[in-house]
Amino acid sequence: MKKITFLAVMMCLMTLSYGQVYYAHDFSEGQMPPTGWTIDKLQAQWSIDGGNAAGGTAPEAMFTYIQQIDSSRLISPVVDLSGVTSVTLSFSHFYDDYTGAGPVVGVATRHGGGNWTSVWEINPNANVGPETVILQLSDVEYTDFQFSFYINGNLYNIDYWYLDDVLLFNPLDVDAELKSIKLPSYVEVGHDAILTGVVKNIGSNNITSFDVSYSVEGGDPVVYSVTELIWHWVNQLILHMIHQLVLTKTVLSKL
Ligand SMILES: [Ca+2]
Ligand SMILES: [Ca+2]
Repeated sequence: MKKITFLAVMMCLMTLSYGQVYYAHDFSEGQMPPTGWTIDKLQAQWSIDGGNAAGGTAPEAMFTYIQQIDSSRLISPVVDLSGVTSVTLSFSHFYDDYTGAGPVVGVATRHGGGNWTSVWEINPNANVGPETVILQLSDVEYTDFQFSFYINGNLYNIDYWYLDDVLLFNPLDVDAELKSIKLPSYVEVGHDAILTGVVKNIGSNNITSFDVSYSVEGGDPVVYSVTELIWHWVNQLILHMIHQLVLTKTVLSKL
């Protein structure tokens, strides 16, 4: 049985950027608080979790319950947003409920080390997420902007609060990102290869169609078109591209 090994598949979308990124953190450095971050109260309840409950890629940040009524805040580094009139803050989270209503969890912003202003808050009585929260923020044009994740209330009513993939940025209107691509290690001669790609809409507009261009073994580019979509912001699409193998001397020489 002859098999062909794919040595390389190149695949690209038209654009691959996140627009203007002002701050990004995915907790991959495995440190709590992360470099440049601080914790206000109950520092011991914050840790790095080796899982991906928030829906990102392990590791992630985790707040653990404690039997007291109190509050705590995980505070971002100072970010210079001078000249920036509005910004998008997105993050992934999972609220693992225990019982009752609350404690509340939320996001707040401030500048100059002043008072916090809440920009998002929930008071659950059941699990929430994992989900990505996207906040459009104005009144951010400061050299010393900060945001924080806070929890407040009966901290025995929650099990854990997980956070990941914190991104402060301004998206392009139309933008998409290639998250991953998988390809079979071996394909039998005479069979088609199925390439699997995951793409994510990271622009602020819905996408209704797009082309993916890829090449196998440095061969001619193949265009895979997706149409009649309603593809929303931050949603991911899984593509299954059936690639018809053209057996050339170049490919066969790699058997
Ligand atoms: Ca992570
Ligand atoms: Ca629970």
